[in-house]
Amino acid sequence: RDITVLSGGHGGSKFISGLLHGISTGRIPGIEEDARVTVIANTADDLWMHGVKVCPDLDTVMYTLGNGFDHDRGWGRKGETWSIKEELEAYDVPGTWFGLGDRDIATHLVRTQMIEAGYPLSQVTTALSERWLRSVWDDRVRLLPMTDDRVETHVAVKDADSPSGLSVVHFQEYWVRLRAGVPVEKLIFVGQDESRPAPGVMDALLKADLVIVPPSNPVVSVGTILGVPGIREGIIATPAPVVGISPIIGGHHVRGMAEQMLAAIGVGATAAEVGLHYGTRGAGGVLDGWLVDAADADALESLHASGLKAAAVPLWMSDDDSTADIAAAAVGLVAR
Ligand code: GDP
Ligand code: FO1
Ligand code: CA
Repeated sequence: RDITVLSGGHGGSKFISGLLHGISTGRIPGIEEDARVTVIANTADDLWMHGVKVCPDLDTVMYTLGNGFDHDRGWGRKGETWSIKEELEAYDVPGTWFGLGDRDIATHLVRTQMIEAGYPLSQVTTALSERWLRSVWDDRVRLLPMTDDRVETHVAVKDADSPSGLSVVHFQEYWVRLRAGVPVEKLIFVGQDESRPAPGVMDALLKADLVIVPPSNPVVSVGTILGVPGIREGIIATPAPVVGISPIIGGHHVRGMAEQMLAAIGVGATAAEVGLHYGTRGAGGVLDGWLVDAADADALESLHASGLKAAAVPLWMSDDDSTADIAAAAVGLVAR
């Protein structure tokens, strides 16, 4: 049994953590305890900062599954210290709005050295995963970037001081420096059209027994993965069932910025509209099944009418047990 998951950062990795917990404790009917999980992670949040390459979603998955994630902060390493950040602030250099912790920076230094030595991001990720994933999960989980190419989400925001009335900032600048507090005019996925799926990605889709779209951001996490030419086609073509879980509960995201991102592409922030936006396989979409929260049971009618298998169960990922139950419901929805 091979399961492939398309993941962003926090929502995706919480789901994968619960999925692995459910698999290894035998609580997911139909999935053997030795099932293997391949994670295809979003890299469009990535940025170069202070001369190092930072990959927030890859690192969030690695740290979460490797027990090194700071769950209270919601990003970065637990037990973090901030000496380097303080020193950078003392130099008054640009970019200190983005917090790089001392422990986290070691990851970026290793990654940057390898990239500058010519290794593609996928091989760098495998090397970093030795420490975080292999030590804990052996070969039961594998982490792949969606692409080895540089793809970056940029955000056009209103700016009265600019002649065009707009300015374009990196996604991290929108989210961290501007606190997602300015209206989004347009999202731009720089480099996406020229990007190719990283080695292993197409095989992971086409040879999977099950593909899962976890409750990650539909626009700037899953949307950017699907936008790498070939990946959407691979999901449409795979013989495996494809099931998704809604990140929207009761008309709101649980955390993050999905509401703003959905508004920017003209999709309503409801479980039904996000499911219909992903669409039904066979009708140009990517899903066979879509799981919504119990509070969104009124969405089932329109989802079923579109040809999706759909069910409503509690979707709060409060711990690994409750998340394993969500994974079991998702698997059950498309079991055949
Ligand atoms: P990011 O890259 O860190 O933003 O993480 P992802 O893209 O993987 O996931 C972000 C999404 O996770 C947000 O849209 C949240 O609404 C969703 N999310 C977070 N916690 C939960 C939860 O407990 N249940 C559900 N259904 N969605 C969640
Ligand atoms: N989020 C913040 O709100 N402030 C930060 O300073 C910050 C730094 C940071 C550094 C490394 C990293 O892996 C993630 C970091 N994040 C920070 C989280 C990140 O901005 C976003 O939550 C994700 O890119 C959205 O997935
Ligand atoms: Ca992300």
